[in-house]
Amino acid sequence: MEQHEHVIERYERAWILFGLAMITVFIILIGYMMLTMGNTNPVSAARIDATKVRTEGDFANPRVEQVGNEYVAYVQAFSFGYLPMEMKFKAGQKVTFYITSPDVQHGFKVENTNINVQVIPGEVAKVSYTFKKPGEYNLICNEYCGIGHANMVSKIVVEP
Ligand SMILES: [Cu+2]
Repeated sequence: MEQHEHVIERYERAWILFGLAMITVFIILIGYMMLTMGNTNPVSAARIDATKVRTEGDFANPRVEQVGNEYVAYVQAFSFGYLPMEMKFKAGQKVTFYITSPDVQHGFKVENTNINVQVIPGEVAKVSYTFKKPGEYNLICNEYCGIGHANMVSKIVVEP
């Protein structure tokens, strides 16, 4: 038996180096995917007074607007649903969602896409996406928001 010469055992050292190498690979891969696969990281676009969301400004009139070849959607995520009730887009055209909440935090998760936004009262979240496949997409709240949370769902329709 060797004495306690090595603070880090040889095998443990190899394991740590292997782990760090894998993490480096993941970080490079994440960077590559962000640059090439359409970055859908939501960003905080603005601050807003949550008590005035329902009465003032763009979110008091939740809607989908067509701007040239793109869409802009102003969405309220509230307890327990989404406004506008109906969101329709054309496949292949970029959609920019602006989302906020008049009450508590909500999720804005569109199934079969990587749109997955935390909606925080007082903030406007912004995320862009281009739906490629026509069809109906389920929109679900994946942040616990109270007793109606499990029923907080909606649909997005993408036309060909
Ligand atoms: Cu919710």
